[in-house]
Parts: sequence; C-alpha cells; structure tokens
Amino acid sequence: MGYLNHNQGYREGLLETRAVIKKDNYAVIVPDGLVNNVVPEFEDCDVTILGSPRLGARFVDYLVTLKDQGGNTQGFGGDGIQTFIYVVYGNINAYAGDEKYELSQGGYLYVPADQVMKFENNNNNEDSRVFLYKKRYQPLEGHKPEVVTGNVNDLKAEPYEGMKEVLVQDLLPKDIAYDMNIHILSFEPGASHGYVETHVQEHGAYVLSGRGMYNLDNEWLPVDKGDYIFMGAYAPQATYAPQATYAIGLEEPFAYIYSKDANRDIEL
Ligand code: UGY
Ligand code: MN
Repeated sequence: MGYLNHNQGYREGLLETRAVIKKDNYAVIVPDGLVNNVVPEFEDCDVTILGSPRLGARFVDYLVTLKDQGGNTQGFGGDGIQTFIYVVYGNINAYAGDEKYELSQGGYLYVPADQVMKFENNNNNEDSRVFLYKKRYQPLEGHKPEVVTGNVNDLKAEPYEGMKEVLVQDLLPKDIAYDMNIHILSFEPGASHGYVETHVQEHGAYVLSGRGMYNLDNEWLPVDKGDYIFMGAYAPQATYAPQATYAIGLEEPFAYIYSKDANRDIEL
C-alpha cells in the first residue's frame, strides 16, 4: 500500500490496481492508489480528495488523516457550502461556529451552509481519520437546516426496504429543510439490494467494513473496506455483500457511509 501507510520504494510484484474511473458515471477508488493532496488551511493533515466535480459529482468528499494537533481551524465550508464530518477512527474536536463537539469513532457533525466548520485532532498525538463532505446548499424558502450531531453507535438501524439482513441508518433528519442526507447501509454476509437502482441522485460512499460485489453500470466489481465508490446520477447500482469469491469465513457485515441528494426538484 502506498502513502496511507507510508511505504516507499518499489514493490515486489507488478503494479496493478482494482481502481476504476468512469468519469460522470462511476468510480471505485482503492486505498493503495491514494495520494496526499495539499489543501490550504488543512494543517498537519494528510488529505485525499475522493469524489469531486472533476469526477462528475456535485459534492466533494475527502479522506483526511489528522496528525498530532492537525486539523482545519481556519474554517471549512460556510458562505453557501454545507459540510459534514464523520470520524472513521480516533477522537477529534469539531466546531460549528464556536460551538464545540467532541467526536469519537462513529461520531459526526453536520454544519449548515451559513456557518463554517472547524476541526482538530484530540487523540493524544495519535492519528485520527475522518470522512469529510461538502456541497453547495440548495435553499428552500421557509426552511432552514440546523446543526446536527450524533454517533452512529447510538443510532437506531432499521430494516432496509423489507430486508432484515440489510440495515439503514439516517444520520440527518428526514426534513425537507435538508437537500441531502447521509446514510449507512449495512449488509449481512449474503444479503443484497432488492433490485438494481437507477436514480437521478448521486452518491459518494466510503466502505467502513466488510467486502462486497458492487454492480456499477452493470459491471460487477469487488469492493473492500477502505474503498471509495462514486455513483453518478442515473448510474445503475446494487450490492451483494460478501459472496462470490468472498463467501467463506467473513463474518463482518459489508457497510458503507454515503451521501444522497434529496428533497429538491431539478433546476433548469
Ligand atoms: O439510498 C440509496 O439510494 C442506496 N440504496 N443506494 C445504494 O446503496 N447504492
Ligand atoms: Mn442509490
């Protein structure tokens, strides 16, 4: 693996990757290929930009490793841009304006578009890692999103579309004030989507645990913990949790956190 585990130099075998990029359609981005992107105002962090408008998304997703006292204390988002942070591991302090939230693994904070988010590592000089999101907010007259925080370990998981082996958590309220939501879908080994979805919404998904076979525009691709999946508007998409070549010995559910635009008509 490359920069994420700081391995340098040549590797034993051939250079190869599972990554697939189909701009404006879908992408699978694997940890091995990630590189560090220097982004102003992120101090003492390793930052990788995952989904972005350059890939065909209307949002930006990042994977950020916060080192020592690392973070973004200058401010991220605001001025029309809403933001969301989720702690993959470690402990951080995140702020909506001046309000502080202490977040540990599974903790998250949504900050509406009229405030900036700040965050800093708070893990006794050990790294913390976060999945970060921003998107321009599409306002709706008479409605205003609030700051939302919580931890997925305290959040109820509901059966997804009649399948008790597939659980969904909604991290943001189901309220029309929000123009998107963040969900976690979790598939027990052998579970699957009920159908191949084809919808106008787009997703950026980060795999938190397990493995699956993912149908993206009718290609079945293996995906693993730590992978990032972009699903563009109308890209057909469905999952089988560990099966095919992964049938044996995997007890961990296949779970990913993902964004989905919601509650708005299409602007012309
Ligand atoms: O919410 C969704 O559209 C979700 N079921 N999509 C997905 O998992 N690819
Ligand atoms: Mn979907």
